[in-house]
Amino acid sequence: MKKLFGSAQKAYLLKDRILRRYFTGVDVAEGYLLITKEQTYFTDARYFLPAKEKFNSLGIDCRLYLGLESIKERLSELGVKELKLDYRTTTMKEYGDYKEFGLIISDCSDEIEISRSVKNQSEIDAIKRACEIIQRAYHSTIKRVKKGMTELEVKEILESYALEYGAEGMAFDTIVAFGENSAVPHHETGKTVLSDNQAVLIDTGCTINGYCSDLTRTAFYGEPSEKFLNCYQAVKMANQLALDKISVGITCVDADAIARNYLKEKDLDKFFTHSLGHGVGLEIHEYPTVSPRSKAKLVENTVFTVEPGVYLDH
Ligand SMILES: [Mn+2]
Repeated sequence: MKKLFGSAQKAYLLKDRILRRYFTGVDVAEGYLLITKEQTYFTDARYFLPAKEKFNSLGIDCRLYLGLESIKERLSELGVKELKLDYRTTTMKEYGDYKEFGLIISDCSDEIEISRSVKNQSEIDAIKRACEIIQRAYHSTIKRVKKGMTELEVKEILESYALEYGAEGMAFDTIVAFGENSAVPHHETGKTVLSDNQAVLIDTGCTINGYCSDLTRTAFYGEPSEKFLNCYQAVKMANQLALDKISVGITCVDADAIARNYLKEKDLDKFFTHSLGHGVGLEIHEYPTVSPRSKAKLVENTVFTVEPGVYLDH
């Protein structure tokens, strides 16, 4: 469980499911988490009884939600003057409603994103497990890929292996792309049929305790051309160089440049059309983005992906 500290006067009010889960360790479909010096959880009658039991055992006060009035009353009971909201996940409608409380309102989304990027041991263990499972599922799947299969069939095989090997669910909709479809980084998996001498791109991930893994692999069915092999080797080398050279304290722009500069030497950088990677945790895309535009530093225990790619449509 992660901690966020408010004060007598300053409260955090979180509605987003992932944030509520992150700060309490308990996943409830709907509710509000109010953090002052202590935590108060609000949820409605649909979830209240089991939620109350869990929260009470964690020392969190759990109250029945009967509309925003319930929160407003608690805020005045506590004497809160300032309310911090996660603007990243707060709608304009909600913002308008909270404004009616008559308190000072400010944004805490950067503070939360940055603190979430640094993982503790149990988060790291969950992500590692999710990585192991998805790698195993990938290897089992790729052995079964055959001419005549559709992208959707390969996706189904992969996802059922992931579940069989212990994944709780998929981290995102698995992408399977054959042939020229693999030139689209986020191709929509469909009914394209695999034929001889085609690339097979798989981008997938699964979850353990809500934590995601993210794996992209390119294989080739048949005899790859020299051009394909050159690109494949270059991407693999760019990936390895980045893994070897990235160390604690490096900025995202410098991390990204390790792979990008190598691909530039091979005249392939213009086909590397996305960032090197991104943070990963309860969400598949988290802070920081490991891109040429981010000066954020990669500090100890930040979990992020390293996934250079070269996308050629011919
Ligand atoms: Mn990714």
